Amino acid sequence: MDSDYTETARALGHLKRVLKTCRRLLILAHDNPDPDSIAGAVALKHLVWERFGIRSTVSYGGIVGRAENRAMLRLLRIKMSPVHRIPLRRYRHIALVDTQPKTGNNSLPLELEPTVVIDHHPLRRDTKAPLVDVRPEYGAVATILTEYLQECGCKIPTPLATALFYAISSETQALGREAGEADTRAYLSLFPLANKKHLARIQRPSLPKSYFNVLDRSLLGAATYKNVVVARLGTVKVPELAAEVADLLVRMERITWALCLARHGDRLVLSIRTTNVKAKAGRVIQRLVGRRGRAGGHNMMAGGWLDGTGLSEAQKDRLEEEMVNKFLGLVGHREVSVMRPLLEDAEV
Ligand SMILES: [Mn+2]
Repeated sequence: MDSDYTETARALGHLKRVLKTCRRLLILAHDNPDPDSIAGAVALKHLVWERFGIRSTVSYGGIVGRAENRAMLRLLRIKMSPVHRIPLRRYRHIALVDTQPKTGNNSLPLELEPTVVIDHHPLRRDTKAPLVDVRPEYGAVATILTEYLQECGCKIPTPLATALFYAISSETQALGREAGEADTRAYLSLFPLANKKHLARIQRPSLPKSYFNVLDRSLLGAATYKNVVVARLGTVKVPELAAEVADLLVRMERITWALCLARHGDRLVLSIRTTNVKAKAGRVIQRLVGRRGRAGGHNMMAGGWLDGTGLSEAQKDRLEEEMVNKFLGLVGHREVSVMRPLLEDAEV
C-alpha cells in the first residue's frame, strides 16, 4: 500500500525468523503501563499465537493504577502478570513493547537482551536486539501492532480492537496530539470493530475518593509563572496521577508548559506536558533529571523519576524546589523570583 506497510511486512518476516526456536515468549510492557503499552503487548501476544503458534505471557513492572486502565483490563478481560511473579531468566525470548532497554521505565534486568523491541519513542543508542522496530513518527505503538495484525490478515477480536482503539485514542488525544497518517488509518479501521459501550465505560470509570483528594491538594499547591504551571502532588498511590494532573493543567489559558511532581515510594515522579507541538519535552525532562534518575518522552509529553532513597522529607522538599527552578530555566525563565499561587490567580 505504501512505505509503512512495506516496513511492516519486512518486520513481520523478521519476527517470524527471530522467534523460530521460541517455545514461549515473554512480552514486557513498560512500568506502570499505560493503555498503549497494554494494548500493544496483548496485540503481540495475539499475533504470535495466531500466526506462529507461540504462547506468551504479558508482564509489567509497577502497578496498573489509573481507574481507566483498571477498567480496560477488567472489561476487556486482559491478563497481565506482575513482573515479580515471573521467572524472567527462564525465558529465552523477551519482547519489549512501548519501551526500550535501559530506559529506566521497564523491568527488564540490565544484563538481559530482548529478542524483540517494538516502540515509538526516539531510538536509543543502547537499543540492540535481533528485531528492532522503532517508529518515532508514530503516535502510538498500538498503531504499529495494528498494522502487523492487518498485514498478516489476522482477525482482530472485539476486545483487542477495543483495546487498540482506546490506546491510540488516549495516547494521541483522539488523534489531536502527535498523531500521524498511520495512526489515523489504524484508528479509523479499528473503530467499527470496537465495543462502544466498553469504550465509554473505560473512558469514564468510577474514581476512588483518593483521586479527588490528590486533585484538591494539587490545585491548592499549584503555582504559575507567565506561561508555566507547576503542581506538587505530594505522596500518591498511583504514580500516573502526575501525568493526569499535568494533562489537566496544561489546558489552562495562556499556559504552554505544565510540570507535575509526585512522591511514590522512594521516587520523585515528574511529568511534563506542553502545548507546543515542536517542544521536545522528552529532551527537556532528560536535561531536568540529568544523571539523578531516568526520563524520556515525546514532543508534547514526557515523564521520568529521580531516586529519593534515603532522603528526609525536608531534603525531598528541597529537591522538588530545585527541580521546579531548573525547569523554569530550561523553558526560558532564568530570573524567576516568585511564582503565583494558581488559586489566587483567578481573576479573568
Ligand atoms: Mn506509547
